[in-house]
Amino acid sequence: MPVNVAIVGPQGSGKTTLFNALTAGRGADGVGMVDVPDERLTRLSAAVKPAKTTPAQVRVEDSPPGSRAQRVAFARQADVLVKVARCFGPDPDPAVELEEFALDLVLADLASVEKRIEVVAKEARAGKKDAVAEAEILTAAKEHLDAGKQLRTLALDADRRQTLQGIFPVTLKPYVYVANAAEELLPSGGEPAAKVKKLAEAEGAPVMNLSARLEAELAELDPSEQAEMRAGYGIDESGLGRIARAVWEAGGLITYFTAGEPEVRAWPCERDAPAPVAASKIHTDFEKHFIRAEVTSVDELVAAGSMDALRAAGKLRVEGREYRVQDGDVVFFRIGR
Ligand SMILES: Nc1nc2c(ncn2[C@@H]2O[C@H](COP(=O)(O)OP(=O)(O)O)[C@@H](O)[C@H]2O)c(=O)[nH]1
Ligand SMILES: [Mg+2]
Repeated sequence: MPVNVAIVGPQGSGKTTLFNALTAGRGADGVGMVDVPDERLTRLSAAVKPAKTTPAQVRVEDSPPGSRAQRVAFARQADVLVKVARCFGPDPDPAVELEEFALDLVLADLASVEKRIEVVAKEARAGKKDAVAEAEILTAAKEHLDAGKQLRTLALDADRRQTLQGIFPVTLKPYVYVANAAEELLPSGGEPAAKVKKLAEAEGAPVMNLSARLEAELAELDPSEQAEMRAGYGIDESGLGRIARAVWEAGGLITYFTAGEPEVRAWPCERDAPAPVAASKIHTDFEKHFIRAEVTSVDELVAAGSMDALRAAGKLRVEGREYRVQDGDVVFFRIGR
């Protein structure tokens, strides 16, 4: 399953330009599938020489123009939001624009919470189990939203968070900030980008500076020309690579790999997923029929050349159902039937 990323933010901040940069102009109707660059996959592929190499993918979607309700509905369906702020052009005021945008999301969640409070109050009167506990969580959420604050900044344990997920809150969604900076201010992005950084740090969200317009131009060049031009701007990695890493971090994702002769592949997976859940990314049946995981690292596999060579040398770690698959693990799942 690809990771769903929605590009959101104020009007005119460069969302469509960034969408075109990330999809290298190949998106259609505001949707594009993008391969996530990963040097570990490149090294694995060079060592194993598989018939096919498959990177992790993100499905990127550009914010459609429309009403506030439409913009919020659009943000709601994503796994991770990329919030773009205008740090170029006349009088950029990105922090204010971002706060206004966040307030739209807060108001949408407030409406959902209020609706749910009414339903739960009726359920409580009818004596429904858990209704009182839910009402209490909703009331805390309402107070927080009433103060103009996003639900992400409300302290919630896992159970309470799960309860709140029932209203599909958009302000509980992970996000990253992109300070869309003027080319001439790269790589720092100058004063406007500093304001975005301050906001991001206060909220504990990842943030990066780039120029969407420059990235869109770069996406049309071949890799060596890209690298040369990037270096001229003091940028060492593509905007796509940086955004993907930030999305993984914000979304609590890791990447594990499978490496056989038919295919070497990168798999996105939630952090701390038990091995059978990680296996279910490959095939849903794998969760039920999981027997064990045989695990190594990218470096060990690159040195040995194949999973079989490591297995023959007794160098594959054998892990059970309780094992939490780690970022960078190379895994072979033993599956029963
Ligand atoms: N100078 C500069 N202009 C940009 C950049 N990104 C977008 N723009 C311009 O800003 C305007 C709005 O961009 P657009 O992507 O349509 O914004 P959207 O409304 O957020 O989708 C367009 O005229 C773009 O060419 C950038 O990185 N630098
Ligand atoms: Mg647009």
